[in-house]
Amino acid sequence: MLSLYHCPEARSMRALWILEEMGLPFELHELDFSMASLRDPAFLAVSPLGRVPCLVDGDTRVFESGAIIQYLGEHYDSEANPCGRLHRAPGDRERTDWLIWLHYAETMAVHGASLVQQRVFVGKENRSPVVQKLESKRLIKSLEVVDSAVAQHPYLLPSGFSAVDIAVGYSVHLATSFVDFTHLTHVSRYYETLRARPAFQRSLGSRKGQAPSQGNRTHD
Ligand SMILES: N[C@@H](CCC(=O)N[C@@H](CS)C(=O)NCC(=O)O)C(=O)O
Repeated sequence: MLSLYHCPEARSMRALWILEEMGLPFELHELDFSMASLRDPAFLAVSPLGRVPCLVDGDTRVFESGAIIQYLGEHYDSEANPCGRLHRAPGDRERTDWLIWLHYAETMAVHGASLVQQRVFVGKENRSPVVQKLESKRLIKSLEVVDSAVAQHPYLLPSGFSAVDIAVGYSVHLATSFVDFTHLTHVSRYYETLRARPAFQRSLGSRKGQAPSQGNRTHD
């Protein structure tokens, strides 16, 4: 049984979203986004830096959301996925672009994460308008690159929806909290298309207090 350690709306949303797209059974450990919870020795034994996501598959532990996406693709991807094939293996003509977008997702997310720190965690008196302005500009620039990519086809890869739309799609979702990019019409349309996916909707927000669905998910 796969187990996912997750905090709502954090990078772990990527892992939750791909599990939902693949229709795999998994156990969900939802943690509070607090130092008490993320630095608890029991969690540090699973995720050494105390970060989410972390996926456990039997004796295998995988941290880093990009690695989790690649791991699930390499071990569990199938033509029979409810959403079609998500992975692009070595030798696939889209492999290089798939890898680029998988890692580009984090280039985007670091700007979002910096803005989370500035606007949420850093006390008002210590916030830096310069850092916020710079990070917002760099986030918009990174969205412009996605905008150009999705101008020609609905998803990042010409062949259609794949795991990199989950990786980058989360970063676009994060960006919506901090910058207005409605002038980037292609990426705005792309985000609306991703948002409409039932698996995206199921990966939003908290599941605490909800009954496990399909009999295959549990909550801490
Ligand atoms: N590059 C890592 C980043 C993981 C990460 O920093 N996750 C954040 C949530 S978005 C976290 O757990 N933060 C807790 C902390 O900084 O202590 C990934 O993609 O998994």
